[in-house]
Amino acid sequence: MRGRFAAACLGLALGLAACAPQPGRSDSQPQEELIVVGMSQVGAESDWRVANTESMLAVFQEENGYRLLFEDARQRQDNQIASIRKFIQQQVDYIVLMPIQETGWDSVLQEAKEAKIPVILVDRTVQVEDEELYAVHIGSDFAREGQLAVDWLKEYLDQRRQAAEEAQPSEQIPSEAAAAEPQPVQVVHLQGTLGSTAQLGRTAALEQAVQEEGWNLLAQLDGGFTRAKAYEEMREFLAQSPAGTPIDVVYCENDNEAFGAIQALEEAGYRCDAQTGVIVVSFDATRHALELCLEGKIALAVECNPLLGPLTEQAIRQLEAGEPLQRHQYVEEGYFTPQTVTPQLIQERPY
Ligand code: GYE
Repeated sequence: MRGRFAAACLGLALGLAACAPQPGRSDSQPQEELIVVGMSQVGAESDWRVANTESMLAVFQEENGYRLLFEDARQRQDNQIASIRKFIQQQVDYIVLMPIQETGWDSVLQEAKEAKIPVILVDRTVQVEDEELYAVHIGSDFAREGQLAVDWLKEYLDQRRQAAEEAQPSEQIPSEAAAAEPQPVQVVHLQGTLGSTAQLGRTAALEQAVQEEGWNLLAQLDGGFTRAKAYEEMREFLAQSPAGTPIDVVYCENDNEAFGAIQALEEAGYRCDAQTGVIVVSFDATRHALELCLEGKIALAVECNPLLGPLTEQAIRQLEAGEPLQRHQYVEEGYFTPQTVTPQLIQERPY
């Protein structure tokens, strides 16, 4: 017995009202038995993030034996650090952290370690000198997601080029055809929150492909993982570019960026269409992105699974039982194209 809830209440008395008796609450679970989890979420920037929060809230319920102290960092690392310090003061049993960026965590995680509070990283990871500063990381393999996207893209661009060549009028004089140099693939890149694991992994794969394939990176824009920022950045880029600038690919590091980019492209007269227009690549594969994929406006939706609540809870159960944990746990993910997505799949999509 760690005096869990009682101890947390003491700290909470300083600021939060979470321990106040709740009228009508079922008392099936004695309060002292509840495991107290302090959770610092990045924010609510995207459909993915909202689904991730919902997955956590659904699992960390009193009826499952938990008292959850949830804090939204509103996209700021300093807010996350302040929350962690507060959780330490409140003597929570576990800290769950979705780190906004990879660096800058050593001191605060050291403080948690000294307080003997295990830290569970969810979604993104951190770069720290001592891996022992966190118990486990549960999330996606973002480098793999990026690799999956560029491998698909290379193959798709080849096929599209071949199809275009075959569609050339046969009366074209051979010497003319030979003289026409193939144009490099023109790419616009919308990045996610700079320094976050999701951005780093997805960007690395594209940058390598740009180098290896000789693609032309027209622009690298900071879309901040939000629709609004991506729309603004894309609109500004298009406004500054000569009219009719050819764009083959727009590589968006999440769905919400793709929604904003598509809007800006369409307003500027571009057609987002995998077969004959701009090839839009996106990550997450949330429901609305799959709808746009079915319409052909998103050519590739790489899946990123936000439903990490159950795995996080399982890790806590293992830690409670003193079982060893694998330090990095990655979830299975696939991808969708207009050929593979169906109305039924969209309907059944939980996020
Ligand atoms: O792809 C994006 C979000 O880190 C996996 O963050 C997460 C990313 C996700 O806001 O939509």
